[in-house]
Amino acid sequence: MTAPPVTGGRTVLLTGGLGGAHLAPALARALGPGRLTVVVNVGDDLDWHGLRVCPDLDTVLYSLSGRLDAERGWGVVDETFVVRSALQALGEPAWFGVGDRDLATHLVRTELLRAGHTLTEVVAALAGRAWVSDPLVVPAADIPCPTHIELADGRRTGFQEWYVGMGAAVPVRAAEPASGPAAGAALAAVAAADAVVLGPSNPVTSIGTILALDGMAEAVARAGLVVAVSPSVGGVPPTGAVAHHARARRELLAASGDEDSAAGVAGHYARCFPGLVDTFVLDAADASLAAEVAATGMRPVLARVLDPRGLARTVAAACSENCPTARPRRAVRRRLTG
Ligand code: FO1
Repeated sequence: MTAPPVTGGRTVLLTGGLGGAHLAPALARALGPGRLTVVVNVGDDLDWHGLRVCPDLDTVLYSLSGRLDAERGWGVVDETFVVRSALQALGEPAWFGVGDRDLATHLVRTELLRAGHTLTEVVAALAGRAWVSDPLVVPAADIPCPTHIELADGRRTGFQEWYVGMGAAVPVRAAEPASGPAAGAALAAVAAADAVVLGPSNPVTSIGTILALDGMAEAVARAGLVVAVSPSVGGVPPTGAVAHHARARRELLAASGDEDSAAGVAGHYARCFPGLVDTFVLDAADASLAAEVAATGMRPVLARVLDPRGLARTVAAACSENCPTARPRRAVRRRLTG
């Protein structure tokens, strides 16, 4: 049975692909109709054979429309790869595996972009065609803002070349999020939000890239409450797509001098965005790290992070319960807002 809505306010979820696929559908249900806007990272986007591919946006939309290949963590369920094989037969590199059904999304998106529509409009159209009307899904930026990766040996490469092409297994010196204007709809949603959630996504190349966009960190700092969710869960070693994400997160956090743990992620946010996060949700298996999280100035809240519905209920409750106590923290955030 669906739980009753627990907040009367509006919430914005900032997210990457897998973290958004995990939390967005359940959080939309937990908050109730019309309460959630999902702002999705575009730093992972790439041009592939002339087509615009937006992995995180597609992963979130496929998840919300029940089409995500959950085991793989990206692309469409029951996918085929005939075009990839044909490209390989023509001597084209096949490191980036676009499936045949997924290809249709990239064809339509690219056609609409070339016709002059913004990415925000294109995402709205794709969501509409997939019957996703709630939550609202918007890209963090309308113009391409690709993240670059500086490898430990000094070479510079695109995010997907490192993440997929090198399996996120090559050491990194730094991630370089692109600067650029945040999309108007994304900024407007954050400005109207009572609470902003930093989802269980990569803190560097998903959340960090969104907050690096012009005006975004300042807009988030003005929200009544900011809740961050740890993507890092101790105990059981991850497998499959989650293990690939965890490898990338470990490498990118290490490049910023932080460890891949709930306390490491809290410390990363505290150092990169001082005073921004009020409440930090971490897995119950990491309860022993709660004191370290509290030492950063954030209020630790325990949840079952790997269970989408349980996590969503905890996040929804955290978004509604202590807005008044969070408001004095706006003084702290003046460091960010100027
Ligand atoms: N991830 C992979 O590990 N291998 C792939 O070949 C791959 C192809 C791909 C195509 C379309 C798409 O939307 C996503 C795709 N992903 C692939 C996932 C993507 O690289 C990552 O999940 C994110 O960018 C990291 O959040």
